[in-house]
Amino acid sequence: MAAPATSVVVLDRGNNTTCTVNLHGATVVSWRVNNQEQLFVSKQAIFDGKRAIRGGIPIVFPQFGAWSTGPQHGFARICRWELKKPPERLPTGDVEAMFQLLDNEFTRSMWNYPFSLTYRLILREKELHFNISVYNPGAETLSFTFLLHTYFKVPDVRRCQITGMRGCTYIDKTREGAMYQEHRDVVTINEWTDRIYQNTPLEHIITNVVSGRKMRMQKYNLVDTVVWNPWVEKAKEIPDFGEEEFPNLVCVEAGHVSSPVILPPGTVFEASQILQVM
Ligand code: TA6
Repeated sequence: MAAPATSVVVLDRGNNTTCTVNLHGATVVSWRVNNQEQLFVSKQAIFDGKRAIRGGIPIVFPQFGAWSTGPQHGFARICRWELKKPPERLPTGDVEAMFQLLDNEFTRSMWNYPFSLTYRLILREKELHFNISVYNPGAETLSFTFLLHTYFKVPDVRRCQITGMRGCTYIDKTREGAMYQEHRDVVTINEWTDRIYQNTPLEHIITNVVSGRKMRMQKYNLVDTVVWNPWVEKAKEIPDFGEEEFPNLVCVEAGHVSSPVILPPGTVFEASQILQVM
């Protein structure tokens, strides 16, 4: 079934600076700065309105990783979101839009709680701002994990360096989830990498992204950072991913995953991320 035409929302700031969001998962599927694409989307990605989009920025909620009552990484990335506020140019010249996901029969079949998840995006000249809020309108306390599964497009992942992990403990999913401490000033990737870095600082710099530039990631209330690249062998196991594509992406994912967010009735969880092309 082809996705309905209205699935895609474009924030256009002019000067070939745009952000494209697919209502399927409110997945940012493109961020172009002066006509330079910053995000990786697999050539094999499937846009059927059912499965998660392989690339861009899928939203992981209410469960990061394997889940006993639902799909890996939760349902937010496979639900159709509502466009709460169409793109609007702000007095600053920036463009803002808002997306929302409310509990429904599908979500309650896996996670029987009411919730309101709001996603506000602001497209600036060289920055993209993400403001997330989760409201608990119910009578029970919610417990969930949340993550922005960002796929950065890179010319060659082997030349990328990621700052800010030194001294952090991490869960290494390539070694049965064993815990280690990071001793390097910069993390580099030369093999299958799948790590959950815990209690990371507010900022990471990723070098050698598109056209050799740097990407700054700033995050608030997203205490962890996941770093992933499937490399050669794992790439072969992913049906909607091209075997030869692994050198051209690095996932650096801001999240609250190593411990759940506990959200009492009537309260709001707020988090944000700013991506900046340097
Ligand atoms: O965020 C890293 C990770 O959890 C890896 O373990 C890998 O599974 C990746 O996400 C992709 O997951 P997906 O469910 O999209 O295939």
